[in-house]
Amino acid sequence: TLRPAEVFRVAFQNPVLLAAGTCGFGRELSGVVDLEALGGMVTKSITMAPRAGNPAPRVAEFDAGMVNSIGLANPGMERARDDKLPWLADHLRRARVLVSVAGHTVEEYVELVRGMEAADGFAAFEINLSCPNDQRLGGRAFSLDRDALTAVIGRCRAETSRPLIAKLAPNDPDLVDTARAAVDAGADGLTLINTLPGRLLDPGDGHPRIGAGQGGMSGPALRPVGVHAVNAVAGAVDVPLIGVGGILNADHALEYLHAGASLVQVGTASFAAPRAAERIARDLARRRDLPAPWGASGRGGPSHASPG
Ligand code: RRO
Repeated sequence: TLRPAEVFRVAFQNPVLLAAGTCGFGRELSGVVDLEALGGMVTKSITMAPRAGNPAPRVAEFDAGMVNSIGLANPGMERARDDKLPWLADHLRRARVLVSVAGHTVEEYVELVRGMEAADGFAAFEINLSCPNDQRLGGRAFSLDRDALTAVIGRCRAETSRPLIAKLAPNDPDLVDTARAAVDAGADGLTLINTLPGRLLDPGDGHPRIGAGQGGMSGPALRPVGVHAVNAVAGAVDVPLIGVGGILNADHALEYLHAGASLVQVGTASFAAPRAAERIARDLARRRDLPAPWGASGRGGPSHASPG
């Protein structure tokens, strides 16, 4: 009952992707996860220079999810391009790769897209405008600065023929306006949402449970926030949406699809169960009456209108 579909001009075999930051650059999980069973995967966000990341501990769990402050640990653009992407290009045929880029200036985003554009092995860029843990930005999501957001998307648009998917922050009082601005600037899709700034303290001594103090909250507690964001933005823009936040099972994925997402990403669930995304994709494929564009019930989405 699940058929392949085209979303922002890319063909996906199913709607389930591994979220950025949960699978490195694919190879790290390849002995454990059948990446080819997924709709796709998003790489760890890359920056121009290699980054060691924030002080440990970087992750702490609580009863409704987790808080992370990884701090953009990544090998840098050149190593990602020259050492990491070739493996993906060689090993993935059916699953699509989105490369996540995260700058701290407009110019850095442009350099990242320019630097990656000629490489093989990926289908689209996810422009991460919403990391809550970038100390260069004082922990403030880039997408909260409207002029910077539109400049990044507009300038990156001129550097690539691949789709640009803008990933936005949940702690945005004007999220719908931000989404409209991103699309007007040239975004081909939106990923909703990144993690929500949060803090966990040790009840004994009041000490922060992650080294950087604050971090980004993810997991089950974030799901209603994500579904709400997708629902609100779906009515305001005309590009495909990727829903992410707290998806543990196929029912949760369906909430996002019904709210208006064309694809979903699984993040936090993958830490406890690396094969969670595979299971969700398989379970979704068994459901009847999936929302467009995935259902085989004849209710095709715009890019899949059945002839006659
Ligand atoms: O690396 C991180 O700390 C991180 C990033 Br770039 C992001 O976009 N979201 C998040 O929760 N952590």
